[in-house]
Amino acid sequence: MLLKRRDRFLSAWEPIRDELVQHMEQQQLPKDACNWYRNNLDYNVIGGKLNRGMSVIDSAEILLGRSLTNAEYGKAAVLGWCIELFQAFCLVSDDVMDKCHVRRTQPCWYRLPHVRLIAVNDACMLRSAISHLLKKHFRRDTMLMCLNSFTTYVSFNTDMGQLVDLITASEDTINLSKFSLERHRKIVVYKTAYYSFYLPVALAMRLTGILDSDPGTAIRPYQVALSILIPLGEYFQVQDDWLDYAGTVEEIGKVGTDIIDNKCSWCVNTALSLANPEQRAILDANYGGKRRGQEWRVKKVFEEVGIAEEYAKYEDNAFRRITGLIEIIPEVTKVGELKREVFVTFLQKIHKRLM
Ligand code: GPP
Ligand code: MG
Ligand code: MG
Ligand code: MG
Repeated sequence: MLLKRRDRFLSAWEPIRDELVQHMEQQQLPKDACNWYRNNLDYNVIGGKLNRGMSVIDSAEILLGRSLTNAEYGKAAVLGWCIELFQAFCLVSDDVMDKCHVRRTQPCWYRLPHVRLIAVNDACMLRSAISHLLKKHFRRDTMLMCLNSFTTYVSFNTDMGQLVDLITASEDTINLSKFSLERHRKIVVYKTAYYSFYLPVALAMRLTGILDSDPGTAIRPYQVALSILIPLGEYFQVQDDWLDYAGTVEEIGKVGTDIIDNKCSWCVNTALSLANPEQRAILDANYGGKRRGQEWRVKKVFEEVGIAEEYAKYEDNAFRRITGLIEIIPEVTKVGELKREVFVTFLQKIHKRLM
């Protein structure tokens, strides 16, 4: 029987995980350290939606216009799991920085009493696994340099976005006039859109042989992909900000901390643009506050300014705007060229998501 999409992708994980642990074992590193790494991988890489990783496979199949052969699937799955490793690195370290408690409905890794700040090194080991896997699985491929340069470019952008996110959410001086939707846009594009949206598609494009500098084509495919996927990623992170405020732990697998963490999120920026002077004063006095009742007072202002209606409008506009961007790509294209369907599929996966 044909394995379902997700099951097939999941079945590619175990050999990859074992190969990473074996890399440690081959160097005769202590058994407890090898077991620690295995637990780190099991706890932090599995348990999410796997959308980013599976998008490499979906995009590659759409671009080729057929199913992947077993050999092609193996390579696409390694790339997909590299993105999931990057996501795991992001989440383990982001939870330390954001002081979260719950992730994917289980305690955050650094909250486990035997882990604590070892999580910082564990996050590094999730990220280091990526270049190791690329070197091992693509060493005979001319595309290795290109895959490495995509991941380096995207990781640096993610780090820069996270920096802007963190320094905008200062804990000592709460000053909402530092926030703006313009600053918010920079944060979300850099910390989320490049790695979650551009990276899977760019890797699939390279895997299926799309090159950037084909003199025969009028459009530069990677530029076109970026011009659609960055707004798509921005939309996705606005949803994440919204769900941090409106989602339940059952829905999103985590407990929102943006208000108490003084985050420059879409919700607070939108509320600031709609608040009257009294509501603004309540936000100034309570946003980022850790005392009892402060988060509740902020949420009440969000409700009063009609943030739910504003969010519904945002979602509709984003959908229309991104659909318009996708139409830059010709409706009919040849094999080996960019296809609308890659982006339509991605947009449909996230539009109006509740988790
Ligand atoms: C999402 O931010 C962005 C990331 C998880 C990227 C972190 C980047 C690093 C370089 C560590 P978020 O804090 O809103 O995510 P969540 O709501 O899932 O905690
Ligand atoms: Mg964060
Ligand atoms: Mg966070
Ligand atoms: Mg969030």
